[in-house]
Amino acid sequence: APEQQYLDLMARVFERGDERLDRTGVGTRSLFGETLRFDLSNGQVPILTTKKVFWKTAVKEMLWFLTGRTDLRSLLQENVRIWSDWPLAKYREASGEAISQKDFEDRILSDDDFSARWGELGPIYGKQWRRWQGPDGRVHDQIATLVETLKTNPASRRMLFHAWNVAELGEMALPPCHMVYQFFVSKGRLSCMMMQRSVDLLLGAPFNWVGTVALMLMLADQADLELGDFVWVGGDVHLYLNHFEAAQEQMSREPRPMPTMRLARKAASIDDYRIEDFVVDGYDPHPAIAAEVAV
Ligand code: UFP
Repeated sequence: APEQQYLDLMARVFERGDERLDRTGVGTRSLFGETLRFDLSNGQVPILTTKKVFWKTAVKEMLWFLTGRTDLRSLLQENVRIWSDWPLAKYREASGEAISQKDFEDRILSDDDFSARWGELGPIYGKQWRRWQGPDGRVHDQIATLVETLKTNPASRRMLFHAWNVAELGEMALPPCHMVYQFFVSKGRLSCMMMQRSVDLLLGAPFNWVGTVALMLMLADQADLELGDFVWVGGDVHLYLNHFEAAQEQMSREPRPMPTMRLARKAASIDDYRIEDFVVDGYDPHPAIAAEVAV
């Protein structure tokens, strides 16, 4: 089963990973430079079955990146709470207030001034993908360029977009993790290689894969292509020390057939997809596994 690659990688990190203190203070075991390959040509996609993955949340996050927005409010309006931790930590530190995540999010949603002051995540993915600003002031839409090249020159070796804008890293809530996506077209099939510099293997990777697959579906739809391979390259691939129990539980489970994901309709442009367009069939996962995100 394709999912076995993930469980094997988890076991390798657990058994052979270098144990170190990381930025968050939690500590990890880490391996470097791991590659997985998923063949999507039969419609099956890497939405893990050994735990329930909230795939709609991951697709909504990808759709939010594509809008170019970088404010927490527009994501909370879609009921996605995965980016709240970082601005919340910043607010708590600056104000000394022991505000709950729920109260913080409610304030971001209802209070314009508060949202403007504390809900801006900085020039993260959406900004760099859609509005990378050059030194001459010109704005570059990397996604539009990619779609155009996929349609007109699919043999190009320059079909990629990048989020690691060195000059703006300091203003980002979190420097990009899934930082570069490169594409390849062969025999009418679209393949994607995604390079993730830093990988929370329990919570991050399974989520990031769903987003990438959703993106591949949209791009393939726009360029009239079928899906090929999803190649994933992880830089620092780690298990947080407080995730070991959850990882053990997951590794003890038997993978089931992966589900399929498809689009219900063809959209007019890459900016025209909505969460309702994504259809997942045959998803019968083991129960969810709760774990803390390291901030
Ligand atoms: N992380 C992911 N995927 C993401 C994301 C974050 O795995 O999409 F935004 C994890 C990786 C790492 C932490 O554990 O978040 C980022 O910390 P750092 O910037 O120190 O690598």
